[in-house]
Amino acid sequence: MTDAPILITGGAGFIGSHLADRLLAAGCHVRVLDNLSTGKPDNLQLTHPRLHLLEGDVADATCVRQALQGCRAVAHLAAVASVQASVEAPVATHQSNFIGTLNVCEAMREQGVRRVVFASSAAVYGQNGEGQAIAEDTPKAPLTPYAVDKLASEHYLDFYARQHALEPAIFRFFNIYGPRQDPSSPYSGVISIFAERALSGRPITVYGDGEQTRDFFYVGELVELLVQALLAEQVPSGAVNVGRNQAVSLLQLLRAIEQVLGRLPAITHVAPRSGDIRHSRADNRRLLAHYSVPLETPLVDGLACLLGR
Ligand code: NAD
Ligand code: UD2
Repeated sequence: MTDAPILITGGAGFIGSHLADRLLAAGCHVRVLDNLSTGKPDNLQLTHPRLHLLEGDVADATCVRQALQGCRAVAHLAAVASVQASVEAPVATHQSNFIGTLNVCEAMREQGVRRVVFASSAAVYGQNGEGQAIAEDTPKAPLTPYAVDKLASEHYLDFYARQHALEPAIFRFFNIYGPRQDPSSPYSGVISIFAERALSGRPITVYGDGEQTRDFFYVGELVELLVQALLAEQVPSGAVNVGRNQAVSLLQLLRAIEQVLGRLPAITHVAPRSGDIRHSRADNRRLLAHYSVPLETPLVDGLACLLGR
């Protein structure tokens, strides 16, 4: 049974490909289902004998059923991760971000696979966390189709847990960063954009005064957590925030990049983005209570890995 693969949906993407590397290093067999919409085969160790990439869509139930054959657990990470894309094309992104989750649940029920790790988002809280650390029981205020689909997916996973004995480990990621995060869109993660600009010397745009804060979490530590949740005997019910409970302003982020690289390009401040959240910070007590998370990568160390220093 230990040779049974772990399925990673969205495994060719930023987070999924790091998880694939980590599981391969642990001796696991890994199957990736990805439609390569934002993911890249080059992110994966394609010649590794224990890795198998299937190109396909989680919105296609047959495809998900086939991908799950013989697997022991699933990390369901496939989604259109751009909030802006969900605002512009809610019907299309709903196929990936919600129907995809239902297809995974149904295929698991049919095949008796129980453990699923799900990538939810701090987006489910909307503006509700202003100022203080956001705990999991904070009232939800999903403001975009992306956030609605993540929250609905969480509720369906909970239903399948109660009705069909699925064992979901639901994580609400705050701002994840690290190598392979795609900086190409203006809505890409701010660290991926700033790092790329800092390396190429192109000017950096800060929306607003730069005093807005985020809780940045390094991808290398995230995948340690995801592996624990995939392999643990038991996982807690209910969602778990993934953040450091540390507020870092964009101005502090820029200083940290300068500290690592020894330089910064020109910085321009423009008007804040409409609907931008001012402060976002995770109450991570549930995370620390249920998982052993080292939290050993302070921002400057994560940035050093990202910036190749
Ligand atoms: P990513 O875009 O790099 O990865 C998503 C992967 O899913 C890509 O490889 C893409 O090709 C694939 N995909 C998209 N739609 C698909 C479909 N219909 N069928 C099959 N594959 C599909 O983004 P990421 O940052 O690695 O995000 C991974 C997960 O984590 C997503 O569910 C995202 O919503 C969630 N998340 C990420 C963050 C973050 O800070 N990066 C924060 C909160 C939640
Ligand atoms: C993150 C997630 C989003 C959703 C949301 C929930 C990413 C990429 N986005 O949005 O999916 O889960 O959290 O709360 O992970 N900024 C600049 N200059 C730039 C780019 C960004 O100033 O070139 C600012 C931006 O206006 C914001 C901050 O940086 O104030 C962080 O932006 P982001 O897009 O990385 O992440 P966020 O928290 O808005």
